[in-house]
Amino acid sequence: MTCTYKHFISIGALCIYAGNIPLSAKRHLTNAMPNVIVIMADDIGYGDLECYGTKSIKTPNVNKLARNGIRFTNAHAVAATSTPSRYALLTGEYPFRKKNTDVAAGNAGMIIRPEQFTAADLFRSKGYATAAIGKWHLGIGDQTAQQDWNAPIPCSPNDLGFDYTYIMAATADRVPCVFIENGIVANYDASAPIEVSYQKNFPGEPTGKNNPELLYNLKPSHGHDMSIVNGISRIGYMKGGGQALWKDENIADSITKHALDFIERHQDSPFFLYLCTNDIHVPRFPHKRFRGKSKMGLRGDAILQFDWTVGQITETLKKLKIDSNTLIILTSDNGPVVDDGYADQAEELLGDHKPSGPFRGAKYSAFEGGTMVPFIVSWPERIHPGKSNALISHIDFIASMACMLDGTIPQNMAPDSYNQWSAWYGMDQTGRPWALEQSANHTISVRAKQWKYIEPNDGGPMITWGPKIETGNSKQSQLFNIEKNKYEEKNIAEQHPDVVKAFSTLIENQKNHTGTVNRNQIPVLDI
Ligand code: NG6
Ligand code: CA
Repeated sequence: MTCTYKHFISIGALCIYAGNIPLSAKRHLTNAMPNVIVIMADDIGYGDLECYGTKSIKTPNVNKLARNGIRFTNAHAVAATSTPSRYALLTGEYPFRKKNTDVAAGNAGMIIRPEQFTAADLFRSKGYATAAIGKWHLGIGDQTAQQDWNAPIPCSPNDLGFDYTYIMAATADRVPCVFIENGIVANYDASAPIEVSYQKNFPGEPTGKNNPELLYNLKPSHGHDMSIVNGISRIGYMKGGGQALWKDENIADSITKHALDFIERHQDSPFFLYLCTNDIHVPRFPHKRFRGKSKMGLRGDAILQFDWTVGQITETLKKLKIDSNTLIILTSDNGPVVDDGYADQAEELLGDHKPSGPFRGAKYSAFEGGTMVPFIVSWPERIHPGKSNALISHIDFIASMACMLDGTIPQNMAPDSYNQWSAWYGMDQTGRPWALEQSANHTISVRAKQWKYIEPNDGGPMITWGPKIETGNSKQSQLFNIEKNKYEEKNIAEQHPDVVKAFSTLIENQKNHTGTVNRNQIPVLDI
């Protein structure tokens, strides 16, 4: 796709529907080369940040970013868990059409394949330096369970358009508990060769299940009872690692330091940094300087640590005098969860804090709490600060960036990504006509205008493995008027059969859709 000025006229036509945009403003939208930083939080809910209304925690650095940018109030991750959500953002393809995009094990093979076009490829094609730092969770290595962790790993995010990578293969609660830098275990310790299995333990190695006395840092509340690293038991088995093993209390420092180093190295030319924090995923084990600083225990302290990371990034940009020409997008991969498997007192100390804000459900859920996420876009040089209720989806990242950069997405790549740059930029207050959301059991929902629709499915009403979360599942079609009541309570599907039909047809069409879209024309719904 080329988003030339001519194309922009056609976007303008769409925007006229939402309100006229002055020609001069349209010109500003495209042909720009700001530095771009995506700050992807993990499991931070719509209600977890001060600027989204909570009084339970102070997040001054995120507040400042929101004050200087646009705070979106109707922005959606594509999925209610990490792997499919991140897959969608980086590739512009819905995960429900791609195999193996559910929550990945630490030894999953790389899910995005090198021949796929990613957001990093796009930036690189425009001469940007590119980096992925922090939580990855999209697999690494050519094939699942075949990795040799003691040698350079063929097939890493460095094959997906990222020049520099410093990543956790999956999550902090999954082995291997090491950072991987450019496809090689960082701080590799030859005296402690690494072995990983998600099938069986290695002879003689302790586990959380058999050796709870070794869990000196955190104990599981459900699951997470396999290999022990740093006094915390995890999902999966590993052996070795030695000096390379991370200490959970240093993960945020380590991710932040590598991000700051990358920014400093590339301060003189455009860069794209995909910065994924480990906060506030479990095990929540922030550095001691954040301990006890919130009133909500480790979960709250991890939010403070996240806010600190944001402050480190923004202060460094300022110090280097590149803050005004840096576009920052701060968001989260999915909705929040309170107890996600460790006895960290998150439930006991929650008080009246509402991690999902006014929405029903949470991480994993088909209700809005599953995918409604904080979303802040800041670019001091170009974007006027404000608030937007435009309907936004992560799926449009790649096409919207292509518009901004005047870049090209090859045919048949990023098939579900539309150019929504005018909405992300704050010019268009409407955004998409509809957005799709995928829950943990692959139920697809639609948000459009005042509506929220959840397709009928066979899943049970509550998550079964531990977290106390309503799934939003029902054997009946569910339709809510979310403008009237953000909390999805009153199913009015029977009163609106035409709307239900339009949404179920849309979902069917999108499940079967192939081929390249016209980036500037999202199919309109007759509702
Ligand atoms: C679940 C884990 C949970 C978390 C989640 C993925 C158990 C009992 N629960 O299976 O702790 O890791 O997967 O979270 O194992 S995500 O944010 O990376 O999608
Ligand atoms: Ca997550």
